[in-house]
Amino acid sequence: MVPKYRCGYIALVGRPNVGKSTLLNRLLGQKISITSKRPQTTRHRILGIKTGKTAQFVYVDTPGLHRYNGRAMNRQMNRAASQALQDVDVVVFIVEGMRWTADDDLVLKELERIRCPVVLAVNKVDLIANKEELLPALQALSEKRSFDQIIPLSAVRGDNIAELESCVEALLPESAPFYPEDQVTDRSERFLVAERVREKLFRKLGKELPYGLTVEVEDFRRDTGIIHIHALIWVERQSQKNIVIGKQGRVLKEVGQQARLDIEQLLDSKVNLKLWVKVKEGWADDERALRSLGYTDDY
Ligand SMILES: Nc1nc2c(ncn2[C@@H]2O[C@H](COP(=O)(O)OP(=O)(O)O)[C@@H](O)[C@H]2O)c(=O)[nH]1
Ligand SMILES: [Mg+2]
Repeated sequence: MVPKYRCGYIALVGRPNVGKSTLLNRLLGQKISITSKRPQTTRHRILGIKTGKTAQFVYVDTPGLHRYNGRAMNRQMNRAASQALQDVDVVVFIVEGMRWTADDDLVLKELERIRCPVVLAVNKVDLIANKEELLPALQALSEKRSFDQIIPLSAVRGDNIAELESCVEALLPESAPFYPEDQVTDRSERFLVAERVREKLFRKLGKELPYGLTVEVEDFRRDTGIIHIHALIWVERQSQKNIVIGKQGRVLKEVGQQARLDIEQLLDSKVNLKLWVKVKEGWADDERALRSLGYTDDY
């Protein structure tokens, strides 16, 4: 008998920085979500779609659930993460092999309300030097709640990714695909471009990174053989603008070069990228400004 086609939504949830976006990109075999060492790199819910011969996987990458400091953007990010848990067919709960924190407990608590299967993905096992430590760690994790399966893996190295995928596939409902087979995300090219610029800033600025920094693509124009892109980098204060620009414009120049190369790969075209830094005070505290910059519950 020919197996029926399967399709469904799979939420990738976990505290900030456990490797959700890295895992998404690994599962898709291409980069959709941006990643960095900084917690809270992912601010929006984003779909990554993988279509195979026997199943279509619609992964939902989410901002990490975390105890927040009362600012509107954090509240919005937690809301996006919680909402992503509604109406999915499978949840992949991602943790780090050897590190359990209070934010992991927060996610665990959030999962109490979930009725669908939950798979525990134990990421970053490449960091465990002594492999004998893994087994007791998995044992301890298995006592946190009942999981449909526990899979140790490494999103960075690609270890055990196929096992995770086939485990998820078996848990998906039988259904025709929801999306056309060539569609890889629900997000626009403009959004993906803005994210690439933000990723380079997050990676370059490290601890100096302004909390409220965001990127908006103002102009996106295809010409023969080249795409012209103007992007605005929003910060909250003049002092932050100076950090983003750097001495003699060095930071902005480097970020612009790295982002351009990355965007050229994304769009498979030559790109002319222009970046501007602008100050808009207090936007990360302001629900209305958040909406105008695309931080909405739905889109
Ligand atoms: N060593 C190691 N690092 C990883 C692994 N997966 C992710 N990371 C790193 O963890 C950091 C956070 O990853 P990211 O995907 O942005 O985490 P997210 O906040 O959960 O989406 C990045 O620096 C990744 O390179 C892994 O399997 N092994
Ligand atoms: Mg992320």
